[in-house]
Amino acid sequence: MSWHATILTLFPEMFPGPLGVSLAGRALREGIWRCEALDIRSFATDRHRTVDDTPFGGGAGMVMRPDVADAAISAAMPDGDARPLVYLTPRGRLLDQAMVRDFAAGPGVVLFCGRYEGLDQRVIEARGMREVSLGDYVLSGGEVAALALLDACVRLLPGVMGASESAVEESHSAGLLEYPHYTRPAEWQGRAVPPVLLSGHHAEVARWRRTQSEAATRERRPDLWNRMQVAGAQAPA
Ligand code: 6GU
Repeated sequence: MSWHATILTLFPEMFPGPLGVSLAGRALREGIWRCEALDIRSFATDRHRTVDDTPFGGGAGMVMRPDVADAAISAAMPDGDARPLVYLTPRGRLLDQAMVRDFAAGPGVVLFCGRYEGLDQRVIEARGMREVSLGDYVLSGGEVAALALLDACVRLLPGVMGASESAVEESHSAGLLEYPHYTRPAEWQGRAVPPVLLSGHHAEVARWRRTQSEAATRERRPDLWNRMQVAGAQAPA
Protein backbone atom coordinates (compact mmCIF):
# COMPACT_ATOMS: atom_id res chain seq x y z
CA MET A 1 0.00 0.00 0.00
CA SER A 2 1.15 3.51 -0.90
CA TRP A 3 1.82 6.11 1.76
CA HIS A 4 -1.33 8.20 1.47
CA ALA A 5 -1.50 11.99 1.83
CA THR A 6 -4.91 13.68 1.77
CA ILE A 7 -4.91 17.48 1.84
CA LEU A 8 -8.00 19.48 2.79
CA THR A 9 -7.65 22.95 1.33
CA LEU A 10 -9.43 25.84 -0.36
CA PHE A 11 -6.73 25.67 -3.06
CA PRO A 12 -6.49 22.03 -4.23
CA GLU A 13 -4.71 23.21 -7.39
CA MET A 14 -1.62 23.86 -5.22
CA PHE A 15 -1.04 20.06 -4.91
CA PRO A 16 1.15 18.21 -5.67
CA GLY A 17 2.75 21.42 -7.02
CA PRO A 18 6.52 21.24 -6.49
CA LEU A 19 6.15 17.67 -5.19
CA GLY A 20 5.26 16.59 -8.74
CA VAL A 21 8.90 16.99 -9.81
CA SER A 22 12.32 15.68 -8.74
CA LEU A 23 12.62 13.00 -6.06
CA ALA A 24 9.03 13.28 -4.74
CA GLY A 25 7.61 13.44 -8.27
CA ARG A 26 9.36 10.27 -9.32
CA ALA A 27 8.14 8.51 -6.16
CA LEU A 28 4.59 9.74 -6.91
CA ARG A 29 4.72 8.29 -10.44
CA GLU A 30 6.15 5.03 -9.07
CA GLY A 31 3.21 4.74 -6.64
CA ILE A 32 5.37 4.95 -3.50
CA TRP A 33 3.02 7.67 -2.27
CA ARG A 34 -0.35 9.12 -3.21
CA CYS A 35 -1.37 12.79 -3.09
CA GLU A 36 -5.09 13.59 -2.99
CA ALA A 37 -6.30 17.16 -2.51
CA LEU A 38 -9.94 17.81 -1.55
CA ASP A 39 -11.58 21.22 -1.89
CA ILE A 40 -13.04 22.25 1.48
CA ARG A 41 -15.47 24.54 -0.36
CA SER A 42 -17.16 21.56 -1.99
CA PHE A 43 -18.47 20.61 1.50
CA ALA A 44 -20.29 23.92 2.03
CA THR A 45 -24.05 23.52 2.03
CA ASP A 46 -25.44 26.97 1.25
CA ARG A 47 -26.02 28.60 -2.14
CA HIS A 48 -22.92 30.77 -1.85
CA ARG A 49 -20.73 27.86 -0.72
CA THR A 50 -19.69 29.77 2.41
CA VAL A 51 -16.76 28.26 4.38
CA ASP A 52 -16.13 31.06 6.91
CA ASP A 53 -17.93 33.46 9.20
CA THR A 54 -17.20 36.35 11.57
CA PRO A 55 -15.52 35.57 14.92
CA PHE A 56 -17.66 35.43 18.08
CA GLY A 57 -16.34 38.09 20.44
CA GLY A 58 -15.44 40.38 17.56
CA GLY A 59 -12.09 41.19 16.02
CA ALA A 60 -10.46 41.17 12.64
CA GLY A 61 -10.75 38.50 9.96
CA MET A 62 -12.90 35.43 9.47
CA VAL A 63 -13.03 31.95 11.02
CA MET A 64 -13.50 28.66 9.18
CA ARG A 65 -16.85 27.07 10.06
CA PRO A 66 -16.70 23.82 12.10
CA ASP A 67 -19.58 22.15 10.23
CA VAL A 68 -17.96 22.58 6.81
CA ALA A 69 -14.52 21.51 8.11
CA ASP A 70 -16.06 18.45 9.80
CA ALA A 71 -17.86 17.35 6.62
CA ALA A 72 -14.59 17.64 4.69
CA ILE A 73 -12.77 15.56 7.32
CA SER A 74 -15.49 12.88 7.22
CA ALA A 75 -15.07 12.61 3.45
CA ALA A 76 -11.26 12.43 3.73
CA MET A 77 -11.20 9.85 6.51
CA PRO A 78 -13.55 6.88 6.30
CA ASP A 79 -14.24 5.11 9.62
CA GLY A 80 -11.14 3.23 10.71
CA ASP A 81 -8.71 5.49 8.83
CA ALA A 82 -5.64 5.29 11.08
CA ARG A 83 -3.80 8.30 9.67
CA PRO A 84 -3.00 11.28 11.92
CA LEU A 85 -5.11 14.37 11.25
CA VAL A 86 -2.86 17.42 11.23
CA TYR A 87 -4.01 21.03 11.31
CA LEU A 88 -1.35 23.36 9.93
CA THR A 89 -1.37 26.58 11.95
CA PRO A 90 1.19 29.02 13.38
CA ARG A 91 -0.38 28.15 16.77
CA GLY A 92 0.86 24.57 16.43
CA ARG A 93 3.70 22.60 17.93
CA LEU A 94 6.93 23.06 15.94
CA LEU A 95 7.53 20.45 13.26
CA ASP A 96 10.82 18.63 13.79
CA GLN A 97 12.58 15.62 12.25
CA ALA A 98 11.29 13.27 14.98
CA MET A 99 7.70 14.18 14.08
CA VAL A 100 8.51 13.78 10.38
CA ARG A 101 9.97 10.31 11.05
CA ASP A 102 6.78 9.34 12.92
CA PHE A 103 4.52 10.49 10.10
CA ALA A 104 6.66 8.81 7.43
CA ALA A 105 6.64 5.51 9.35
CA GLY A 106 2.80 5.38 9.38
CA PRO A 107 0.19 4.84 6.65
CA GLY A 108 0.16 8.54 5.65
CA VAL A 109 -1.33 11.85 6.84
CA VAL A 110 -4.45 13.95 6.48
CA LEU A 111 -3.51 17.63 6.36
CA PHE A 112 -6.02 20.38 7.03
CA CYS A 113 -4.81 23.73 5.66
CA GLY A 114 -6.03 26.77 7.55
CA ARG A 115 -6.82 30.05 5.87
CA TYR A 116 -8.26 33.28 7.27
CA GLU A 117 -7.73 33.73 11.03
CA GLY A 118 -8.11 30.00 11.64
CA LEU A 119 -10.47 27.12 12.27
CA ASP A 120 -13.22 26.99 14.91
CA GLN A 121 -11.57 25.49 18.02
CA ARG A 122 -14.42 22.99 18.60
CA VAL A 123 -13.70 20.93 15.49
CA ILE A 124 -10.00 20.85 16.39
CA GLU A 125 -10.94 19.31 19.75
CA ALA A 126 -13.76 17.07 18.53
CA ARG A 127 -11.51 15.52 15.87
CA GLY A 128 -8.36 15.40 18.01
CA MET A 129 -6.47 17.36 15.38
CA ARG A 130 -2.72 17.69 15.91
CA GLU A 131 -1.77 21.35 15.47
CA VAL A 132 1.59 21.75 13.74
CA SER A 133 3.60 24.85 12.77
CA LEU A 134 6.74 25.26 10.64
CA GLY A 135 8.22 28.11 12.62
CA ASP A 136 7.82 31.58 14.05
CA TYR A 137 6.60 33.50 11.03
CA VAL A 138 3.21 33.77 9.38
CA LEU A 139 2.32 32.20 6.04
CA SER A 140 -0.87 33.22 4.25
CA GLY A 141 -2.24 29.71 4.69
CA GLY A 142 -1.34 26.16 5.62
CA GLU A 143 -0.74 25.00 2.04
CA VAL A 144 2.96 25.91 1.76
CA ALA A 145 3.51 24.37 5.21
CA ALA A 146 1.71 21.19 4.07
CA LEU A 147 4.02 20.97 1.05
CA ALA A 148 7.06 21.31 3.31
CA LEU A 149 5.78 18.63 5.71
CA LEU A 150 5.04 16.24 2.83
CA ASP A 151 8.44 16.83 1.21
CA ALA A 152 10.16 16.01 4.51
CA CYS A 153 8.11 12.79 4.88
CA VAL A 154 8.30 11.54 1.30
CA ARG A 155 12.10 11.67 1.14
CA LEU A 156 12.16 9.20 4.07
CA LEU A 157 9.86 6.62 2.42
CA PRO A 158 11.54 3.34 1.47
CA GLY A 159 12.82 3.49 -2.10
CA VAL A 160 12.75 7.30 -2.41
CA MET A 161 16.26 8.33 -1.38
CA GLY A 162 18.92 5.65 -1.49
CA ALA A 163 19.34 3.73 1.71
CA SER A 164 22.93 4.98 2.08
CA GLU A 165 21.93 8.64 2.05
CA SER A 166 19.13 8.21 4.61
CA ALA A 167 21.39 6.25 6.93
CA VAL A 168 23.95 9.05 6.81
CA GLU A 169 21.31 11.67 7.62
CA GLU A 170 20.39 9.95 10.89
CA SER A 171 23.67 8.89 12.41
CA HIS A 172 26.16 11.47 11.28
CA SER A 173 25.10 14.84 12.61
CA ALA A 174 22.40 13.95 15.15
CA GLY A 175 21.41 17.20 16.88
CA LEU A 176 24.04 19.33 15.12
CA LEU A 177 23.91 21.53 12.03
CA GLU A 178 25.72 20.18 8.97
CA TYR A 179 29.35 21.11 8.27
CA PRO A 180 30.11 23.25 5.15
CA HIS A 181 30.67 21.57 1.79
CA TYR A 182 33.23 22.17 -0.98
CA THR A 183 33.88 20.83 -4.46
CA ARG A 184 36.15 21.62 -7.45
CA PRO A 185 37.82 23.87 -8.33
CA ALA A 186 40.21 23.79 -5.34
CA GLU A 187 40.64 27.55 -5.73
CA TRP A 188 37.79 29.79 -6.93
CA GLN A 189 37.89 33.60 -7.12
CA GLY A 190 40.95 33.59 -4.87
CA ARG A 191 39.20 31.41 -2.25
CA ALA A 192 40.91 28.14 -1.37
CA VAL A 193 39.15 25.02 -0.11
CA PRO A 194 40.19 24.33 3.52
CA PRO A 195 43.46 22.38 3.02
CA VAL A 196 42.49 19.58 5.43
CA LEU A 197 39.82 18.48 2.94
CA LEU A 198 42.54 17.90 0.31
CA SER A 199 44.88 16.10 2.74
CA GLY A 200 43.45 12.62 2.40
CA HIS A 201 43.54 12.19 6.20
CA HIS A 202 40.07 10.84 6.88
CA ALA A 203 40.28 11.15 10.65
CA GLU A 204 41.47 14.77 10.35
CA VAL A 205 38.64 15.54 7.93
CA ALA A 206 36.10 14.01 10.33
CA ARG A 207 37.53 16.05 13.25
CA TRP A 208 37.43 19.30 11.21
CA ARG A 209 33.85 18.68 10.13
CA ARG A 210 32.78 17.94 13.71
CA THR A 211 34.37 21.22 14.89
CA GLN A 212 32.63 23.14 12.09
CA SER A 213 29.28 21.53 12.95
CA GLU A 214 29.66 22.41 16.60
CA ALA A 215 30.71 26.01 15.91
CA ALA A 216 27.78 26.59 13.53
CA THR A 217 25.31 25.05 15.99
CA ARG A 218 26.63 27.09 18.95
CA GLU A 219 26.48 30.36 16.97
CA ARG A 220 23.30 29.91 14.96
CA ARG A 221 21.18 27.56 17.05
CA PRO A 222 21.89 28.00 20.76
CA ASP A 223 18.54 26.25 21.35
CA LEU A 224 19.80 23.04 19.71
CA TRP A 225 23.20 23.41 21.31
CA ASN A 226 21.85 23.77 24.84
CA ARG A 227 19.41 20.89 24.35
CA MET A 228 22.37 18.74 23.28
CA GLN A 229 24.41 19.70 26.36
CA VAL A 230 21.47 18.89 28.64
CA ALA A 231 20.92 15.55 26.92
CA GLY A 232 24.58 14.82 27.48
CA ALA A 233 24.76 13.81 23.84
CA GLN A 234 28.52 13.57 23.53
CA ALA A 235 27.86 11.98 20.15
CA PRO A 236 30.51 9.58 18.92
CA ALA A 237 32.77 10.16 15.92
CL1 6GU B 1 1.57 25.67 9.58
N1 6GU B 1 0.58 28.00 8.83
C1 6GU B 1 0.66 29.30 8.64
N2 6GU B 1 -0.41 29.97 8.14
N3 6GU B 1 1.74 30.03 8.93
C2 6GU B 1 2.79 29.35 9.41
C3 6GU B 1 2.78 27.98 9.63
C4 6GU B 1 1.63 27.32 9.32
N4 6GU B 1 3.98 27.61 10.11
C5 6GU B 1 4.69 28.72 10.19
N5 6GU B 1 4.00 29.77 9.77
